[in-house]
Amino acid sequence: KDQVAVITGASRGIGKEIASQLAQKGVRLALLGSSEDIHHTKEELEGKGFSNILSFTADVSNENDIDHVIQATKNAFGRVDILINNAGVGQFKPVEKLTVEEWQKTFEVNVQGVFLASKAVLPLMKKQQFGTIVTVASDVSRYTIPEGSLYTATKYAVQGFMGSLAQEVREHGIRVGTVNPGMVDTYFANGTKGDPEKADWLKVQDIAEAVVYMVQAPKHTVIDELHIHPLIQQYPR
Ligand code: NJP
Repeated sequence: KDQVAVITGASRGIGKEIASQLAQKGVRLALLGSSEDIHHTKEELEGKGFSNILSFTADVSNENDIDHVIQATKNAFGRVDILINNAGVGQFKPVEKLTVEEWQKTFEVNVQGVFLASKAVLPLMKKQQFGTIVTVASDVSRYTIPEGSLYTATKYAVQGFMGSLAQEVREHGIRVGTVNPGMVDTYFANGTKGDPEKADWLKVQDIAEAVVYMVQAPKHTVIDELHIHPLIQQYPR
């Protein structure tokens, strides 16, 4: 309660549901997304009676944007206890069809975005000697799928980044972890939400509940990784 969370990619999908569930726990929110839709998330939550919500149109891969968001959040709320690195994009194509532009853009959002937002909150969290950083990575960070080379590469990269970060900051009371979903019914990768064929997929609530569990874990504990997938998507490992 009274904690402050920054959530990237809260315009829709998993990030929006994380915002809703953290608001219900009394957490003050700074929400960011690259489109104007982010302000609708804030308005929707305010319409449900929640307050202490900031919204920013900001690109996670842009250092100036991120620094502005964190500075403005600090000015408004005085602290940042939780960072949820959720913003992400997906491109699924055979290797030969991928362009360098798609490669760079996906790495910029999925990897550089996680780096920049994490870097920006660290001075605050270190000063507080407390903080939790959770990144929504992917269950594809422990196996590979055809036509997923680019997306999978970004999520493997994120796992490596988060692992090193965890070791660097733990002495400052900062815990770091990833939640790794299988297929979730969202608009991800230009998909449509609520399709009949997605009936058995994970729901955004499933992932948001896992994130809330991770950020609410007792201060002396850290949950490194949670992997959650639909029962119909059970890969050998
Ligand atoms: O996707 P979607 P999800 N800067 O498309 C925002 C991972 N995941 O909720 O920019 C800032 O509905 C965008 O907002 P806007 C996935 O890799 C998913 O499923 O305003 N924000 C929107 O709010 C990702 O990391 C599945 O359009 C940016 C949000 O990101 C996370 O889950 C499976 C941005 C994307 O919402 C959330 O994805 C899996 C930028 N540059 C992992 N670019 C799955 N759905 O099946 C985008 O393993 N956003």
